[in-house]
Amino acid sequence: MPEIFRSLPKVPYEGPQSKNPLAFKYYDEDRKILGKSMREHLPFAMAWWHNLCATGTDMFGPGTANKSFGAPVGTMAHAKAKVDAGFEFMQKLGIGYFCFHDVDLVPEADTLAETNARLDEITDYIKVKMADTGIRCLWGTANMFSNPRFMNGAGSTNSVDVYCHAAAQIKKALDCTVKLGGRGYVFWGGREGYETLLNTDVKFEQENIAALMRMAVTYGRSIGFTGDFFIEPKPKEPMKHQYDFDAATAIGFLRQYGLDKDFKMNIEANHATLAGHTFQHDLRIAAINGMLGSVDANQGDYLLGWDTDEFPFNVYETTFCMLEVLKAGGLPNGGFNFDAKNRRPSYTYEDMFLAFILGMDAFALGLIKAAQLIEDGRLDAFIKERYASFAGPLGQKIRAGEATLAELAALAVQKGAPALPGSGKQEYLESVVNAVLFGG
Ligand code: XUL
Ligand code: CO
Repeated sequence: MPEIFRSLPKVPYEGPQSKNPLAFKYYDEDRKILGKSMREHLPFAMAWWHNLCATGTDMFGPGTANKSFGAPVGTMAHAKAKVDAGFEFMQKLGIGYFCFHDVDLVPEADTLAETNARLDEITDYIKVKMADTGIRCLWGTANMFSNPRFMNGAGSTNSVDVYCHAAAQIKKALDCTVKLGGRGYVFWGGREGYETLLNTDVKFEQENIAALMRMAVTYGRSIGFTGDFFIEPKPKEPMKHQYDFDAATAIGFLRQYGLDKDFKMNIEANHATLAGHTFQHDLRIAAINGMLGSVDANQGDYLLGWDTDEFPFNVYETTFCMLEVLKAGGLPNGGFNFDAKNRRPSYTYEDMFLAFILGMDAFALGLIKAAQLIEDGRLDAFIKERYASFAGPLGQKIRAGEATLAELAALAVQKGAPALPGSGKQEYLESVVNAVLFGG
């Protein structure tokens, strides 16, 4: 098979002093951090759609990148060329996993039967590559948002026939995920939401989404899927309002419909910031609810109100992300999927490599710095001290749920006005973070 990225090498680790653009400066896969290798801490994944399919098309113009990989686009030959390109790319970057939508793998045919036959053919081809390289599938999903039939949603659609079609797509995407040994299955509710409440029965739609997810769980478990189902929250875009607005909303939904045992969150940085949160906020909310499943690793632009899917660059954000992940004990069935795309003017094969080097190094640096923050201990010590007043008998009684309102009211009268709580010392804590990030 001809090499596709012919002029591009296997990317080595050369260390922070290196000026070689095609080398890692921080991602040293065998380096041990807190007892585990960077490779184990950071199961990186390539998103099939951005890396192998997207050409940089935007609302104002066509793509700039050529992703034909030497085959006519829209054919099965092209689908196979993408597999060849993808596996060569992942091997050269040392990426252990990939994520896919059904329609990223093959061109959609006129009938489900034909599309499914194409999926069977391509997954056979992928399986051979997986066996040859040791590269694995992180998660699969069904694209239930691009085809015009999903204009009103998939689980939330008003059309029972579209709903039925969505079920068929999920079934096949689950079959493919299980066939490829995927550790997760994602629901990103791209069109599960509304444009106006004037035409929408929210309760009806949410019940239908939950029913579709329940059917997916039942079917998945019946074919031996032991991984996690993930909801990937996003507040808007393409819809004005999306039901899986943020982690807290999605967790509430899962609990309401009894789906919380099978589902976790796939938190995407740019989705969290679109919801008006920090990336760290949504990771924390997922983690404290035992639902931190996986991460879509990217970043947004704080000046723009949409999903720019940039490669991670902001080391504060990767550090805070890794702090949450380390404290949660890792991502058992998850990983760090670069749901990120090159900027439109970065259209060369080399740019694809440089983007992943940036993202992998930004997360490696985040991991190193998060571990240093934990080892430094000042942040944890401050938080512990901040709540120290609850360590006494009164605090413990309250924490144990044994205090009554009347009792506390009587005590408050007896104690008189409380002193001001201790200083939050945000500026001090921020200086600790900077000292750990940039200190000599
Ligand atoms: C869209 C998005 C999706 C999901 C998978 O914003 O993030 O690519 O990750 O459907
Ligand atoms: Co995503």
